Formats: sequence, C-alpha cells, structure tokens
Amino acid sequence: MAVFEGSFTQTELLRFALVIGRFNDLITVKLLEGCQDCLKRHGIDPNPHGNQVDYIWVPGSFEIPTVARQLALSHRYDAIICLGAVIKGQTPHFDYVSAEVAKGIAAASFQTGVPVVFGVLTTDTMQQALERAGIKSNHGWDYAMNAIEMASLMRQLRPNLAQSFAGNSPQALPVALDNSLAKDSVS
Ligand code: INI
Repeated sequence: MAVFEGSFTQTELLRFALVIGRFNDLITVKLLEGCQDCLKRHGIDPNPHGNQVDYIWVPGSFEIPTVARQLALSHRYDAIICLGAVIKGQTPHFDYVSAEVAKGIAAASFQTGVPVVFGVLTTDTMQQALERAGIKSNHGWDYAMNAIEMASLMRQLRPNLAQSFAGNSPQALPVALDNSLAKDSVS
C-alpha cells in the first residue's frame, strides 16, 4: 500500500529539456521566461551550460513533437517541456498545426513513458496569447510546475513499481496506482 506524489523541493537531480518554437517568438520567449523563473525558484539551475536544463529551438510548433520524441528516446531527461504559440489567422493553417502538435506531443509521451508537457498556447488572437504569456499570468510558470511534478513522480514510480513486480505479487501494481489516485479524490 502506498501513496505516490511529485515533490517540488527535491529537485537537484532532475533534468529537463525545453523545446521552443521560434514562430510567434514574441509569445514563446515570454513563456520561456516564466518557465525558467519557476524552475529557478524550485531549485533547478536553468543555465544552459549547467547540468539540469537543455534548450532546443525549432522553427514552429509543428516541428516540436519530432524533436520532443527524439529527446524522450534518449532517456537523458526526466521531463520535456514544449513551448509554442499557435494563433488563429485567416486560413485553416491554425487547425492543422494545433491538431498535429497536440497529438504529436501526446504520442511522444505515451510512446516513451517520459512526461512531455503540452505548453503550446492555442488562441484566437495575439491579445489572448499575450494575456497568457505574462500580461495577466504566465502559463510558462504552470508548464514548469507540471514538469517538475511529473518528473519527480515518475522517478518515484519507476523503482517502486519495479519492486512491486519483483515482489511476486501480481496485485502490487494496480494497488499502488489505485492508492495514488485515491488520494487525489479525497484531497
Ligand atoms: N507555427 C506556430 O508555432 N504557430 C503558428 O501560429 C503557426 N501558423 O499559424 O502558421 C505556425 N506555423 C508554422 C509551422 O509550425 C511549421 O513551422 C511550418 O508549417 C513548417 O513545417
């Protein structure tokens, strides 16, 4: 019987990759700043020359999933944070890009077991995007929080679940997972 949840304080061993779209960089640079601020305030060194965070720039949101998947497959990172901004224009381009980036990021995470955070804003207007990238709040901060929590959680689950399987108890995995979910429902 166990409860698992991510820690926001034991972060010194965690490693992150940030994949950032250059398209709409007025927005993505702001998301990045929010993200870095959050990581730093939670004890993670955001310096690109340090040991904890790597930065990978891609042309636009459409390219994010390919790179995120490749990074996840390297198993160098506890979580990958994808930052992009898809803003509706006069053509259906928005729909194609936003649908593919959402599906691609989910697939990269599901296929590799590495948390890949969907930090891609999809908005009708530039004003809406600005509001979410610093004017009212900065979603970059929230994306980093999500990444820290999932990175920490997955680090705990890996050895614990392996141990459960090794313990000759076929019931162990569902019990451990059920308990972690049960806690959420009562808190
Ligand atoms: N890329 C974005 O990140 N945001 C957008 O709003 C956007 N729009 O609207 O065109 C966008 N397009 C570029 C796309 O991500 C690719 O880089 C391009 O299609 C080349 O593959």
